[in-house]
Amino acid sequence: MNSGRLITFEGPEGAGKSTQVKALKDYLIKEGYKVTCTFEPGGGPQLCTKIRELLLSTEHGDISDETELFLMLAARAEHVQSLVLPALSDGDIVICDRFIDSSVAYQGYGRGIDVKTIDKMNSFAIKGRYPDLTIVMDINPELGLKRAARTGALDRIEGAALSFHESVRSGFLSLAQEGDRYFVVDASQDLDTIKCEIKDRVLKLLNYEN
Ligand code: Z5A
Repeated sequence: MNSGRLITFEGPEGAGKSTQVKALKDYLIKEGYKVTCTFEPGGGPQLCTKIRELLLSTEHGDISDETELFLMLAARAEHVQSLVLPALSDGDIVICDRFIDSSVAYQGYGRGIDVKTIDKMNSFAIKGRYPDLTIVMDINPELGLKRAARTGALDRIEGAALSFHESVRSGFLSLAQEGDRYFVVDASQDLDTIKCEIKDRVLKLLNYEN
């Protein structure tokens, strides 16, 4: 049984997802909720960590777009089955920093792989368990990359051309038009304003259900 709630954070590089994931987690725990916090690619067992290393390292040179997609999806299938679904069954609120929409935005809109194919692969990897709410943190890629550079050297995907990151951003914004599960936040605002907007939207999700 899937009694918990799945909240995902998405958006371009440096939007502030990790910062807001932590803030939301701290808030929900303080309010008495049971929370599992995780991320992709790489959350879950060691196999996922290893796949993340392969994906983001600049040491192996270029990898094909298709291989990149399969690796993302392999990490996702393992992560969902070993961590996300069990936590949801336990009734947790699972907060995941990046999930299925990143594959559509990066490998679909960014790399040019057919989006319908990615949708099918995503559905297969997550066993049909879609997020209940997806916070899309929207930011101009130039500003986002500047912020990301502050946290260390850019990885293989971060180092792609600005035009790639612009396509990724429009991918997220197009996805956000597709359904009620998306909530777009202007990530260029200050931390507290963003935190409040996210908190209000999450409480709406949780209160509708009580
Ligand atoms: N990827 C993919 O291609 N396909 C997929 O299916 C999946 C992922 C799942 C994972 O990288 C890469 O994999 C990612 C997408 C791709 N690559 N790219 N490019 P990651 O996990 O290493 O990194 P990330 O998820 O992209 O996180 P990030 O961009 O590095 O950062 P963030 O989580 O969005 O931001 P942050 O760490 O919270 O903040 C960054 C800095 O900005 C930090 O110094 C903060 O203090 C500062 N910050 C945050 N918010 C603000 C505000 N509001 N104002 C000012 N400064 C701020």
